[in-house]
Amino acid sequence: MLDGFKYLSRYFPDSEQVALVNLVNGILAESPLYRPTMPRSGKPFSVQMTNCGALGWLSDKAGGYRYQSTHPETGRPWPKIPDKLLALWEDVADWPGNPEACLINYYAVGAKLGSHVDGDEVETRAPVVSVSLGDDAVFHVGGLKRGDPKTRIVLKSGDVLILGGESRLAYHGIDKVNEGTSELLQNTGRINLTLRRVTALDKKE
Ligand code: MD3
Ligand code: FE
Repeated sequence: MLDGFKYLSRYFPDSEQVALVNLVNGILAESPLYRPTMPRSGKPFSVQMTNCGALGWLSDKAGGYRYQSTHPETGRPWPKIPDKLLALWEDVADWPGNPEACLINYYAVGAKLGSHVDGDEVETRAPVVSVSLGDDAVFHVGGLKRGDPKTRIVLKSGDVLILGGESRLAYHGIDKVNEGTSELLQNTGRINLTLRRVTALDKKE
């Protein structure tokens, strides 16, 4: 495994997971899930997405992968990142700046995320911090090249991953969600939150 990868199994106890889902539901009411499309081909993702934070990640046929400050369908600014998630970043990120984006991924039955590198952020010295909620998922992380050997981990509700150091630019993805393995969400499926720093940290904030 690459240096800088940390796996905190069940970081959030059940009661905290419920609180996080309530926060996510509040965000979804303001900033609904939408289905991104691939640059050029326009092929829809199986994962649905939205964001909170000053910046949000999105992708569509016309504009490709990017960060912007507004929801692509409502045109409204993204809601703020909840304090509970900022507190998580403070606790685990070990990095001097704040996160600017929180991407919210929703995996309904059958959704997956092919192997990719998160490379649209300028500040790749900052880690990405991920929270899993709901059904278990088979996650893979490899190396800096697509063909490098992969490690697979079953991510469970409440788990936190920290992708810092060398692991920040590793290939990774979600192979499968194991339907009905958690009772946390009202629907089946899985939510993943990823906290990210996007712009360069060049001064004390
Ligand atoms: C390893 N999300 O949003 S989170 C993504 O579960 C993404 O929804 C997956 O990949 C999900 O981009 C995986 C864990 C994760 C996030 C960022 C990483 C793993 C990573 C960056 C580098 C290496
Ligand atoms: Fe990713």
